[in-house]
Amino acid sequence: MKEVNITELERMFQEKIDQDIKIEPKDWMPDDYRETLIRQISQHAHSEIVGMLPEGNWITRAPNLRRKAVLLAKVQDEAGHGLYLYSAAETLGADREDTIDDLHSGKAKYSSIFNYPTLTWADMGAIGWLVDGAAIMNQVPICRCSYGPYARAMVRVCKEESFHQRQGFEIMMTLAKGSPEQKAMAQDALNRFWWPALMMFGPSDGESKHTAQSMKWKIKRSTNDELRQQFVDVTVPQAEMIGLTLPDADLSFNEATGHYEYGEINWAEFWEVVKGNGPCNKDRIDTRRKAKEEGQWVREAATAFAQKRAARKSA
Ligand code: BYC
Repeated sequence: MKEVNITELERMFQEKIDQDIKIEPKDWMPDDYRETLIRQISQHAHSEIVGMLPEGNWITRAPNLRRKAVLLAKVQDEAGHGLYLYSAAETLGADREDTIDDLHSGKAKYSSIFNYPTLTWADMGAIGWLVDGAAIMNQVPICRCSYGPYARAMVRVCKEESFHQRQGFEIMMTLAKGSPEQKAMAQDALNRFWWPALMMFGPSDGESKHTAQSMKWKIKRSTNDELRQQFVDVTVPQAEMIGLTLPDADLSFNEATGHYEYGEINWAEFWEVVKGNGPCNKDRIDTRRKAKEEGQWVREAATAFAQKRAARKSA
């Protein structure tokens, strides 16, 4: 009897999804839908927070006050995105502390891209242009995600990412038009970040274990390969416009399909980074763990203050 009820609930749930009716926190949902969302949203939150580190590394070394103010604002925006996303995961019953502990223990994933080092100022340009560019490509469809709180969080996130992408492109454009050394620095950053940016979209469709179900539930609205192709198609002309060369000898425009064809992604490298063996994985997690430890006194003081205030109010 119970089984029949669940099947019926699942049928009604899928009907709502098919009609583009948003699922809200108190609505019934299958356990797997909830788990998939908690997994994706918490990974997304961790990516925003860990994603602050490679750029945070350059705040003190920005080349002028304007660049410093912009970079500071961008890194703060990423913290805000992380907080919306942790809150969205909480609406599904996830415990924020547990989620963060999973990041610190190495159990939870975050975007592979943030395990690469930022070696020069041009990397701030490459990250804004390519990494935020890829993030927008991936996140705009999530504004139409079936889960209301995630979809709504993405609307604001995408507006801010769009500003981030432009500031990155502007840095690259300025360097590409600068001295030969500046142009070489921009080219080197592009060479190092191009392939990792393509990897951000995840494994190819044939290898992606979650895509089919996530598309059915409208958690994902496009496949990994579809989004990767869209990113390549918009980014290649931008590189040409600023006179930089993409590090892919196989890149060519296919007149028949209207798309750029690109070379083979190094999937062995991708999976190594995802497994924790990228150039900066250890450093990123150690930094986050240390930040939590060093912030312990702030959390304790804030809790003590809140408790004292509540006690005073009730007295
Ligand atoms: N890195 O079946 P698949 C930002 C994992 S932050 C690491 O295709 P799914 C920004 C995947 O989790 C941008 N792991 O999975 C911040 C899965 O493992 P599990 C972050 C990856 O979920 C600061 C397995 O591989 N954006 O914009 O259907 C500064 C199989 O993959 C990656 C988001 O998080 C990867 N690249 O699709 C600047 C967007 N790719 O969980 C910028 C939301 C795959 O089974 N997330 N894996 O152990 C998504 O759209 C999807 O989760 C993904 C993966 C497209 C990433």
